Amino acid sequence: MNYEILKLKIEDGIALVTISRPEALNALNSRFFHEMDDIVASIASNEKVKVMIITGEGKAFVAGADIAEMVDMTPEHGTAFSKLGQNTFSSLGKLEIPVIAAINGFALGGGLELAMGCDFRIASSKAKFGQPEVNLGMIPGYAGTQRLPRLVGLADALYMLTTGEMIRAEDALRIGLVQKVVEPDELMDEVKKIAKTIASKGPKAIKKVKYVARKGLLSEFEKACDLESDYFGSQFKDEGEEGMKAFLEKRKPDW
Ligand code: CO8
Repeated sequence: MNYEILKLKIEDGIALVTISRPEALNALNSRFFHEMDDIVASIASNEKVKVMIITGEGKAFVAGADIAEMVDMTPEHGTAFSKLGQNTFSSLGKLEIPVIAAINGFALGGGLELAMGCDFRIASSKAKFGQPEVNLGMIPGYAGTQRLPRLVGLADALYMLTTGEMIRAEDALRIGLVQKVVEPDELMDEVKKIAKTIASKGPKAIKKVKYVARKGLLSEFEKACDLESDYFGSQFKDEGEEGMKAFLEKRKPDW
């Protein structure tokens, strides 16, 4: 597929996806979703890729869904467009490898929903976060009403969802919306460093830990613990044997 909005660079097992529509602050249109679906499918079938990073070009990560494209939608079209985005963002959670959002600037509306679809978020100190849909007489449509309360708790989520207010990176860190805040010019180095750390671990362990954590959150606790035990056990014959031997022999594991 020929990408018009996304740029994909794969290096040392790390796939860097840059949303590049800076003239519209990387607003998400239908084309974006087709391209992202294509990239996710290609990464899912590429065993060499260990971690995926998503970032934005210019002063925004993503300033929301494309309002110019949404303005004339019918309710039916709106529901369909919402489903399209929900599916794309859910596919990030379903990818076996971790997906990191490197939030360089505005992460608003659909942009924050995209960031929340990633496994965790590292932000520039200049980044701003918000669900401003109510300012437009709308509500989030890419699972923001669901992921935000699950990530930060109901009160902080409803504060953001009902005021439409933009919050600063330090407040996003305080409520647990992002995991780390760094200086703007250090963002990509820091995120790549984190990605490299993850890529150096047992690849099956990384995939299993993501799967069990995500799946378990949607299951009953006891069942989730059973799932953990099964996956824990399976690692003994996979990478655990080598990892534990390497520790005892004071050497680096060879996965
Ligand atoms: N959609 C389309 N174009 C946008 C968007 C957007 N979300 N955000 C910015 N742009 C465009 C502007 O129109 C402007 O274009 P132009 O130069 O042609 O006038 C260009 O980007 C630059 O923007 P600004 O001049 O406004 O830049 P500022 O630095 O002054 O302001 C802001 C930056 C504060 C981020 C401002 O652009 C803004 O408020 N943007 C809109 C933010 C917003 O409301 N986002 C939520 C959108 S709704 C949404 O995401 C719902 C998701 C679920 C959808 C479900 C499907 C049905």
